[in-house]
Amino acid sequence: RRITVLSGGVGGARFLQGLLHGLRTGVVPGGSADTEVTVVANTADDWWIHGLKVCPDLDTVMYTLGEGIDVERGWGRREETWSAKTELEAYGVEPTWFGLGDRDIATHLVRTQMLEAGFTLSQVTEALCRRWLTPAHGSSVRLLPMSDDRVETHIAIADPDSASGRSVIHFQEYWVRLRAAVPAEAVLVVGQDAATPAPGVLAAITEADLVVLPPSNPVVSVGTILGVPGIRDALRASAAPVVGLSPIVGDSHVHGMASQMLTSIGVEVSAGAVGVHYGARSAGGVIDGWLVDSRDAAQVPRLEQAGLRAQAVPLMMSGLDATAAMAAAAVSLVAGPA
Ligand code: GDP
Ligand code: FO1
Ligand code: CA
Repeated sequence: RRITVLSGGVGGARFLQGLLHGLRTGVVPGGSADTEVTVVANTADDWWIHGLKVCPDLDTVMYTLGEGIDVERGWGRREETWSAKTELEAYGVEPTWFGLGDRDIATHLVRTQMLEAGFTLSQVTEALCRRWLTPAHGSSVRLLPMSDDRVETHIAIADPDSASGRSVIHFQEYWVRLRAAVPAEAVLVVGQDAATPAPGVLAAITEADLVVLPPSNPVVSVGTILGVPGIRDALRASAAPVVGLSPIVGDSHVHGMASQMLTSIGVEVSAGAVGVHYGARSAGGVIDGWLVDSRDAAQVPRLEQAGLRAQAVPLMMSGLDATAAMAAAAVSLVAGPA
């Protein structure tokens, strides 16, 4: 069996940990330790900083599944040190609000050098994963960037000092420096329309037995993947059922800035609204089934009216078993005959 997951960073990575656990322990119906899992990760968070190419979502998935992640932060390396960051601050080099750990810098140096030598982001990712995603780490996972082309999420915010009344900043500045504390007037995904899916991405979607939209940010993680020309069509044409899990629980995100992002694109911040936003494949959308948390059971009727199979189950990724149960529920929701 082949399962393809379209993932952002922290939320997607945590879901993947539970999915792999569920496959290994037999909790996921029809799955086993031999099930091939392909992750298509968002690259629109990527950022050139201090001359290095930083790929937050690729690295969070890679470090998490390779057990190198700092679990409490959800990004960067565990047992990290910050000497280089401190030295940069001593030089007064901006931005000081974005921290690159010493161990993490090694990843960015390898990636930057390989990119400058002419390798693609896919080739870089494959090289880095030879260290992090070996079977020794118990995961038969392939990690693909959504595209090898440069795609970057920028956010327009109100700026009374500027002539237009707005200024556009990189998503990292909106999230890390501003903590999404001001409204996002627009989400601008630079390079989105000119991007092409990375090698293997379309095949991973059309040849899968199941495609999963994990509880990732629907706008700046999954949305930016769906926005790569060709990916939405591949999802709609795939013989595989497509199932999603809501990242919105009880009318808010569990952490991060999905509420602000959804509001920015005019989508109500509710588990049902996100499912309807993705849309039933039978109605021109990209999913067949949508899981909401137990406390959002009232959203199920509107989802069914939108042509979706829907179910309310516990959706808090409080541990491997809880997340494995979510993955099992997602498979069961769409695996059976229509
Ligand atoms: P990011 O790229 O690091 O922001 O990570 P993702 O986009 O993959 O996931 C972020 C989303 O995960 C946020 O919108 C959260 O609401 C969601 N999330 C985090 N923890 C949980 C959880 O336990 N359950 C659910 N349903 N969603 C979660
Ligand atoms: N998030 C922060 O809140 N503060 C940071 O200083 C920071 C640095 C950083 C460095 C490398 C990296 O891969 C991720 C980093 N992040 C940091 C997290 C990053 O902003 C988020 O993981 C995603 O971009 C949001 O999905
Ligand atoms: Ca992200």
